[in-house]
Amino acid sequence: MTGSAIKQILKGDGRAVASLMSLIEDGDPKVKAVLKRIYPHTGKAHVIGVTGAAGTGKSSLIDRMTAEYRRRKKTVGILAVDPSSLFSTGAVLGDRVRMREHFVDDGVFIRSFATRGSHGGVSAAVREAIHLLDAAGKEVIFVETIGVGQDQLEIAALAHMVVVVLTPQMGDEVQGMKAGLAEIADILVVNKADLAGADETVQQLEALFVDEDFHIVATSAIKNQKIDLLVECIEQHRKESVDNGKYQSKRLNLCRQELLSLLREKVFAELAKKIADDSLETQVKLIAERQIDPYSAVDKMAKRIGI
Ligand SMILES: Nc1nc2c(ncn2[C@@H]2O[C@H](COP(=O)(O)OP(=O)(O)OP(=O)(O)O)[C@@H](O)[C@H]2O)c(=O)[nH]1
Ligand SMILES: [Mg+2]
Repeated sequence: MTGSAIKQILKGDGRAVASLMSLIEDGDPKVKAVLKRIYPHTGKAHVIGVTGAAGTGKSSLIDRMTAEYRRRKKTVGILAVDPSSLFSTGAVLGDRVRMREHFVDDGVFIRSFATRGSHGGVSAAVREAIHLLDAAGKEVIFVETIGVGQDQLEIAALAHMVVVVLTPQMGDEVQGMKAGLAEIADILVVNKADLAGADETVQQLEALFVDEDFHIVATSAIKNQKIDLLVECIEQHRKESVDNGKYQSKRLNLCRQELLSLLREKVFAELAKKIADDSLETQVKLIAERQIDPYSAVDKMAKRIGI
């Protein structure tokens, strides 16, 4: 990537951003050299994870919140991370259709992010994409992920804050989600509040989290109701966490997680170079035949390469 392409990225040029985004999706080894050059221009964006079960209205909410942030003169980046991209090439076409009006707005960059990840996996690729949007001057970055159990935890390691989207239809299910929600959510949204049962769901959540300082907001993306309140909650949460120091420790934590993950990737790549494929396969066979256990095999291999 040329110096002028990098300048274009830093100016927020949509085409330059899109072409680096494609390289990131492909796990192209050229990406790191570009990231090194744009990294000094990052660190300004507010990264908001939006997660929840399939079909809860995450994309619709992001669409509405984007409109609200644009009214507030903020630029917005949107990454819809498609976990099914691990198994297929399908981009989330529906998201593109729903968010159509933002496609013609220079202040918004939208991408259905379909990646198998670089060596560091999907999280590493999403981090790279976030840095790119940040360097391109996007002030608010939404990262949409479909939360399924453990996957939800990953978003907390990528975003400054996490909005979890629930619906009134989930009813008693929320009870069983208590521990998971408490761990990752900063704001709970009961979307589809135009449907029956929203008030009950909010009350249920308030009772469940009586000891937590969650913001709980009931919205209707489809009717565009309480979206301004949700954005206000996000901004308030951000302000509070800046004031009480949590924002700074979160920032440190995100940098720590990224550094450790890159280090792991690097060390593993070095190890893989030193451990010949055939010796790996020999150990695999021995383990399968129960001639050695995997723990001793690792000790033996590590010793052979001097660690
Ligand atoms: N009644 C009602 N329907 C909604 C609301 N928000 C979204 N929907 C509908 O719910 C369906 C799913 O909306 P999406 O925004 O695609 O939900 P999502 O969570 O992004 O879905 P996935 O990305 O597939 O997990 C669509 O048919 C929306 O029209 C709402 O506030 N009320
Ligand atoms: Mg979606």
